[in-house]
Amino acid sequence: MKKVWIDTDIGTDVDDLLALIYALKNPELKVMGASTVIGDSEKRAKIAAETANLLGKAIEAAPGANLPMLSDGKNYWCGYEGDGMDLQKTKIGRPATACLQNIVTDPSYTIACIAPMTNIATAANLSGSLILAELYIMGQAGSHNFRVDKPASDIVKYCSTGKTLVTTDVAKKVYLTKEEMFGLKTGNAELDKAIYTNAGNWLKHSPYKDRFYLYDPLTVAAVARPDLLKFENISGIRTSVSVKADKFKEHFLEILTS
Ligand SMILES: [Ca+2]
Repeated sequence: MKKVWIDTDIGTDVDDLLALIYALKNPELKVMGASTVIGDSEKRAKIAAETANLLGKAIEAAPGANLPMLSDGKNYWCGYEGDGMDLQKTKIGRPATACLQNIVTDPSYTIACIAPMTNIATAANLSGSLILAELYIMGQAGSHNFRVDKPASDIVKYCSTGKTLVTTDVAKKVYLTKEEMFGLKTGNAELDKAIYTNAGNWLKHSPYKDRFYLYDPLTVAAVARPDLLKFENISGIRTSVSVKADKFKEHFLEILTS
């Protein structure tokens, strides 16, 4: 089992929630915790913790940076995050910096970074070390996670030793239709409600009205099932170039509904 830490902006785009559920349910992954970033990171941490609670698991949900290192003045908090979940009694963990300082320098960890890289870059700076954990990063130069915090993505680019990019271009090959999303059954009615509420809210914000791209689930799946993607070394970085879209979707739905 791979020891995985997830760095996420869960709550806005529904794909982070699906990625966390996928990770928690995947028998090949041991989710050690999740750190949250951008916007109300404490609320995001509560969403992550409650997701694990609903699956009968406990993870350290660590709130991280609320703002990028260099703010572009835009607001990446929609306000609906956490709707459809009861978070009143949900407990969260230590601050992300306290957890990640050790994790980024631990080569036994794999970090799936499915959000702007502020937390990872901050932890790398505080640790005074190179990032020795294996990194799986959602996105590519110019995509959301890189654009929102460019200084952080530069730090991660130059300070990390082993990293894999799951590019937005490749992730755009995998999506759920509206019918598939609102027909998902995880085996837990409370979790299903959280998914449908998050998906419904995201649909109002997303430019795509007929589908939900699975950017973040594909990134986490790349950790457990790298055979579902093809990678090439591009400018020294292991980079996704294609995905077996049908096989991935079958695998993803099998885990999610297991
Ligand atoms: Ca995300």
